[in-house]
Amino acid sequence: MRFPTFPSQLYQFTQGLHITAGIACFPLILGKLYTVYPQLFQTPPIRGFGHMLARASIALFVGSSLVQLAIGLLNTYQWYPFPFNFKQVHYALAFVIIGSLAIHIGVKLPLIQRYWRRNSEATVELLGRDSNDLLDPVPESGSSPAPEVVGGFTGRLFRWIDGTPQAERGVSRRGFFAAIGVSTVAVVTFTAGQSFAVFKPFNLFAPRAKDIGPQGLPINRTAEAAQVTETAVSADWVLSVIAGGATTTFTRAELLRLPQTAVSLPIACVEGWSQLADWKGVRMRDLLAAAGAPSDQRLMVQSLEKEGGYRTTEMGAEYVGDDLTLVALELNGSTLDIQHGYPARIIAPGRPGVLQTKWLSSLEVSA
Ligand SMILES: Nc1nc2c(c(=O)[nH]1)N[C@H]1C(S)=C(S)[C@@H](COP(=O)(O)O)O[C@H]1N2
Ligand SMILES: [Mo]
Repeated sequence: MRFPTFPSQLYQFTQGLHITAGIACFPLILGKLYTVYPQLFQTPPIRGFGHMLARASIALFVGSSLVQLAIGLLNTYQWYPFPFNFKQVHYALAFVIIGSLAIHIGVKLPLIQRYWRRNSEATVELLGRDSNDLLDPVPESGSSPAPEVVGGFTGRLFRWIDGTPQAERGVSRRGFFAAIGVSTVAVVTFTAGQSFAVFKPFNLFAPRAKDIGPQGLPINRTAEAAQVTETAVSADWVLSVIAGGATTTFTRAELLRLPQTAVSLPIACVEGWSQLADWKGVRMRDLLAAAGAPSDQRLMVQSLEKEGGYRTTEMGAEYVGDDLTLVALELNGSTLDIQHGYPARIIAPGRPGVLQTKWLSSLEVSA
């Protein structure tokens, strides 16, 4: 995917929204499942081909939604207790969910239409007990019951026993919506502070918190984990700029002597947390010019890191030429901490945190 470089905080916003909406989905989906679960026990389980398709699509929809939310939440804790690749499965399930939701709506469309065209009295008559996730059918005793269990939360849960509806549990519609509403607001309020500054004072549960970490910025991958504690502070460190077979090297002192640019840009992690910070360093364009390299082509960015998925990243030409893209040397007014990528790191506008490579070792212009 290509990310726009402008506005520079767009990715931070959409990513925060993505994670916060995912968290809000937990009470919503549990509430929805609560209202429809009696249908799980329908007898006969299958009433024909159409009914079978409808039920199969719902099974797929519910199953994939639950897996999607669960692995998404685990990912925000960077915990992967499942035997498959998170990213591939999360992307793929998104399509499964969209497709099965479309089928589900398609199957229910006649019912939805009837509901919106209803005229009060007639509705209950018309929809009867087939509509138990739509409204309160006030069941009449003696009317012929749908098989076994009917009724969702809407109004009262009730169960047909010997042709008579028996109230099962006293959950009122209003109480139900209040409980779901309060839980949703609560989970959002107590976690959104990792993504949105206004919620910061209420951040109780989120796996990350703003302003905590070296230089007031959270860290994901430590220098120790990346095994750069020696190479990053070595006197031999240079940044190599490779273009058309020629290599130009820059020591940190040489980088500091090039024109310095200050930018205010967020680190916005794919896991949802983000933080705005002040960075200072050499504009990528200026650095490439100093090395006699073109600034309108892709770059392969290499880290000192020994192994790890983000040792090498690609930077599209749109970032390379952007005024806000820096090889950063300073963070929030002081020398970049080793945990934040000393001696030099990438900071560019509008892209995921994983691509903001720390502990740079080389930049190679790809033809
Ligand atoms: N070399 C290297 N750079 C990296 C990473 C990494 O694992 N290795 N992690 C990235 C991730 S996932 C994020 S969100 C940003 C910010 O993470 P930090 O807080 O660890 O600096 O740095 C990125 N830079
Ligand atoms: Mo990240």
